[in-house]
Amino acid sequence: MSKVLMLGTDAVARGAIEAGISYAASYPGTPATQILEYIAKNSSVPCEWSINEKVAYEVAYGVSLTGRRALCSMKHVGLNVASDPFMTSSYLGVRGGLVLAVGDDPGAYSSQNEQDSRFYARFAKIPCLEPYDGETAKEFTKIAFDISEELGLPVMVRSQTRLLHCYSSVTLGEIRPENPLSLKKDPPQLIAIPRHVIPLHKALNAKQARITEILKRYSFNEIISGEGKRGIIACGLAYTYAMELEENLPILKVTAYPIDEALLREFVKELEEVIVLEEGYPLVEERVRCLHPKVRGKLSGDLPLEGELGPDPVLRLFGKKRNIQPEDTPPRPPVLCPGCPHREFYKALLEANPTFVTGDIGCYTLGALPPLNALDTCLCMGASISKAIGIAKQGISRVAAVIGDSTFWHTGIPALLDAVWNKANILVCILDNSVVAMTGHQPTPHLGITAKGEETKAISMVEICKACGVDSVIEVDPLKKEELLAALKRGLETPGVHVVIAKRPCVLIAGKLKKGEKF
Ligand SMILES: Cc1ncc(C[n+]2csc(CCOP(=O)(O)OP(=O)(O)O)c2C)c(N)n1
Repeated sequence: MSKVLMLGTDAVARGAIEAGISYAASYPGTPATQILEYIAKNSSVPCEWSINEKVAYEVAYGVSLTGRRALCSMKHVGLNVASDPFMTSSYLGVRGGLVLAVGDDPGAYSSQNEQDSRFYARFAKIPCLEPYDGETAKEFTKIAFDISEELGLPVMVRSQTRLLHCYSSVTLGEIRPENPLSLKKDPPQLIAIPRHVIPLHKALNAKQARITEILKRYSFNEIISGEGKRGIIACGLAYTYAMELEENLPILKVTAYPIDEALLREFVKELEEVIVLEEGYPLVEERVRCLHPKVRGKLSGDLPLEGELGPDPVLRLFGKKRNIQPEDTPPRPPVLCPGCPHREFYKALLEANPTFVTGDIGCYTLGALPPLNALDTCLCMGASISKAIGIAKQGISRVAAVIGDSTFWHTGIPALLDAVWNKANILVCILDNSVVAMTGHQPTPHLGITAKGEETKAISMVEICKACGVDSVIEVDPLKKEELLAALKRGLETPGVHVVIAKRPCVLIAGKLKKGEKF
């Protein structure tokens, strides 16, 4: 067994490969993007960039129905998009192991919020494993497939930016063969119609005790004895922070949920004070507060409720500090790259003088910052067009929506249909730079390349817009300023739904595209 230095994302991917997955599906999103990229580049496992996270989860679920194993990976907010199939998949259960690897982003290094995916696992009544380093990221992902098949439930592996974007040593293991194909019909189990829901929910509830038993068998949660009457409950990555403290206190290491209530009681019973360390929301702390009168953590104000927990606040709580402080590093907020076509688009849009500009999520969101200050709102992926409809419906004219090409495919199309159907008067600007630039240049459906770098049909954005019934659609090079300005003015001034596609490849991949190189 060789040990290698691996990125956390690659460790998760390697765990899935070793578990014998037959397929992987994902939609890019920091910090989880590289999980699928690793599989695409370093294995023969077929995989796909899906249109969005909902589709990715459903594709993976379909694979599981065939008896084969599938990995679905996404960032935390991606799970909001996938939450519809996710929530009901625990009722229907799975056949082949189905593992959902979620990358949370406490500190919102590259996200629109800091939500904690452990709540989703609890919400769906499924197990959640939470690794604390590269080794456990690989191992837990692998084990998650066995647990998934034993319980007939999807299993979540929750990790965070700090783990997924750090290198640590990982022991490589054998790659298990794929499961045999076995697609079987079972209507009462697989069809979520009202008649089946109550029995399915009952069966899911009946599985809860087995979840606890199985998690116990793997010793994911265990008491590590120490000295004194102060104890630490350290969850997932925070277990690493607790180890860095070098205090010989009793520790309850928590790396799987739901936590066995009896274990929690046993740990706190002799203690005078309990400190809870966890990345994200105070999920465990809330529970421990019901069991012990003196609990220190986020709810007591000893640790921050917002932002990443990280090692520093934990060290500070114990009167310690690191030699190098993060404050020593100058902040480097992201900016549009030199030569980025989005900048030229925004200059023209400002000149066209819209009343209000609804933004979306991508590199182009940086147009909200000085000196452009060109966007007035940004909520979540795909929301630009729908927000514009709402504003225009209140009689406001000259409303423009700005959306990137990948975001348009992700969740923009239903909103565009809504605009046409409900007779909105809006200008929709699609910034087409050929790739998902923000997350590292993954291909888009109109590029004609798959996640594996194979050629496929290139889907026409113009034809899709036309098929949605828009009043006009025009493709313009954002460097052709006069042409672009005229199109934007026309779109703002004319009633109806008008689409302007500002088309120019991202400056960082333009050269590669020209040479026909793979990326
Ligand atoms: C629900 C959700 N999934 C994924 C992401 C991560 N993400 C941020 S922007 C973006 C897409 C950006 O691509 P595009 O719209 O083409 O704009 P570009 O960055 O290329 O300008 C993605 C996938 C997210 N923020 N939210």
